[in-house]
Amino acid sequence: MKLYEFGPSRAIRVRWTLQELGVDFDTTIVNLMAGEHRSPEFLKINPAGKLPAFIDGDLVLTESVAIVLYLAEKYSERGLIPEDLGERAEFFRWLLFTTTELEQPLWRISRHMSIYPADMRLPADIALARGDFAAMGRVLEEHMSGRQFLAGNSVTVADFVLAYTLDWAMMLNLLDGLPHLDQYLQRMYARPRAPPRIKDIVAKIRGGRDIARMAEIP
Ligand SMILES: N[C@@H](CCC(=O)N[C@@H](CS)C(=O)NCC(=O)O)C(=O)O
Repeated sequence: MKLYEFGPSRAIRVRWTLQELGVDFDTTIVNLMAGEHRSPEFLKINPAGKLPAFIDGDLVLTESVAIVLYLAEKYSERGLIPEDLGERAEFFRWLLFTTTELEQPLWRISRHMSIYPADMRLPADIALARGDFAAMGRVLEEHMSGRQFLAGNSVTVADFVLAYTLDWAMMLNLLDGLPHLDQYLQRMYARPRAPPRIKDIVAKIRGGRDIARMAEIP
């Protein structure tokens, strides 16, 4: 298996899953800052020009959530996806809540803060997206009250997706006043096989360290 990744990207969701499973995998760094995701070679792997990408034998897969679901199914005996139909429904519910209601506002904020060319950025959308995240963050805060995990009573790949997404939110100071989410985030990243925090990866990149080594952490 091979993971195409870079620093603090959504590839962390896949790395987290692979590390928790304890399976061997190779890694290829695609340097987003150097535009390597738009190279003809990488576009053959992911025509969307985005990370992560993942290869397992003949299977070439993109979309971080599709990849972690594939891994959860491949190693179903590890229990990272619920077996029971009702529990599975809850699992999908909160997984989709994470990627639609939480991730999308974060993506809008990041794009308008730094990813779009300066003359295309809309500060007004940053304010709207912050409001959208805050409203949905309160819904999740209520859901997580008294819970250890996003769905069911044991860790699933939905937790790896959510914890990374909340770490992203923390980078944007969006977890203030959401203590259950903050505690959950700390708990998840305290797991022995958790990946590094986004802030630590970014600090190393900004510190001018060899970016190709990012994937070797921890
Ligand atoms: N829905 C996709 C989003 C992938 C995505 O946007 N990845 C970012 C890095 S986190 C990327 O590669 N951006 C490069 C670009 O959009 O040009 C997923 O979850 O895999």
